[in-house]
Amino acid sequence: MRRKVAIITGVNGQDGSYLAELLLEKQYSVIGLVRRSSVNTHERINHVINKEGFMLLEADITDPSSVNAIVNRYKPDEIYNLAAQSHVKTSFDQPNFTFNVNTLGVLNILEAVRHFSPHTRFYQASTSEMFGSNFTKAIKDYPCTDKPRELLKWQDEATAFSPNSPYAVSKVAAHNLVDLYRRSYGTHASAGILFNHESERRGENFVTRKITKYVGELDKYRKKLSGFIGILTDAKVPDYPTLKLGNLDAVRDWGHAKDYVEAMYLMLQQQKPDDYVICTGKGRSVRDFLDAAFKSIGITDWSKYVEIDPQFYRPCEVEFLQGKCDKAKNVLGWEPKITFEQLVERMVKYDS
Ligand code: NAP
Ligand code: F7E
Repeated sequence: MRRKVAIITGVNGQDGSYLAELLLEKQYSVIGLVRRSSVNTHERINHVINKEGFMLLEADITDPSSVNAIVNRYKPDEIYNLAAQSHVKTSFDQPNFTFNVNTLGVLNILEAVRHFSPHTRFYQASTSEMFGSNFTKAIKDYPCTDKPRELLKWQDEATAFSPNSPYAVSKVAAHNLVDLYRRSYGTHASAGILFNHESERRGENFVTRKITKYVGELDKYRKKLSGFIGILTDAKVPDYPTLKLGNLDAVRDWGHAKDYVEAMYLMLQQQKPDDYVICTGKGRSVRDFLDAAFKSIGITDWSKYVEIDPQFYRPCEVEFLQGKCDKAKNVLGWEPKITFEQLVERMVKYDS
């Protein structure tokens, strides 16, 4: 039987590495694209590089000639565009670069598909950041609830976008291009509006991994110390450096990346292209994440270890993201499997 061919841009990123594993398991030929770097950036995909069916090519999505040449040559069944400048805070410092990759890069791929491979199905990595400060409120639907107000707010496919960063604006523009190419040229282009998803492979400057790296290191240090001073208590290890963080009150809907790449695959198996929100439905604050991470190494009071540093605040913050993914559940049959508690535990264990 002929293997389906899929191109993954950003294959060496967090999501790209999980998606490559998934598609290889499904017997796809996977062409992973990486941009040129002066150092090796294959850490997350070393285990798939030599697998049968996997090929690594160099291409920068901001360079139309390399994108055109690859799409024209391989005319893939599916393209998953995961490449991005994906850090929200960085997008305030490097807005032009962010737009080049996150918007013009997407346009380059959509144009390549339109001209050289119109049958190709296209996945765009859209994001819950596009909602910004906006949410849908359902007080009317739940008139007699005793639930706290917080639980009655969410974002789904019907919630209007209100982007709060150059990153989010660049992703809204790309999201609109996907819709435009679908309507104008009949491109089979879908966008997954994914809420935050993390993993043991998460970049180290996102808040979850920053916390689990710190907690993991602390755990190792305390274990070493306990050999000398006996049972450890909640008391702070003397002279241990603090963890510097920004806004601890922001709420995010955190899932595991391994679950979320399955949703990407399912979107491209549908007859009709469409947009889908992917999330767990449960918002937690950065404080909640700290609670869970420190608790997993036996520390209940983490206040002595954490320091607020204004450099990690953003010029414009997204305070509350909590999704509702009924459409993905009903149409794709998708549901997250890994819980918040399991996610935190897995990440801390990996970093310990
Ligand atoms: P990530 O770990 O930052 O990976 C992004 C990848 O894009 C990296 O492999 C990076 O390569 C590559 N890249 C950047 N600029 C490029 C360019 N000009 N040409 C080719 N490749 C380029 O991000 P992720 O967490 O896996 O996220 C995957 C996608 O989903 C991104 O588009 C992100 O914006 C979006 N998203 C993520 C989340 C989340 O919570 N993780 C939620 C919603 C949407 P280098 O290694 O060379 O930098
Ligand atoms: O911040 C707060 C920060 O950088 C989460 C990307 O994958 O998800 C991600 O974007 C929250 C924010 O992720 C620190 O202010 C506090 O409120 O981990 P983050 P993000 O900005 O939500 C979306 C869905 C994407 O699409 C993006 O690509 O945590 N926070 N203190 C901090 N954040 C960071 N990074 N570092 C801190 O020290």
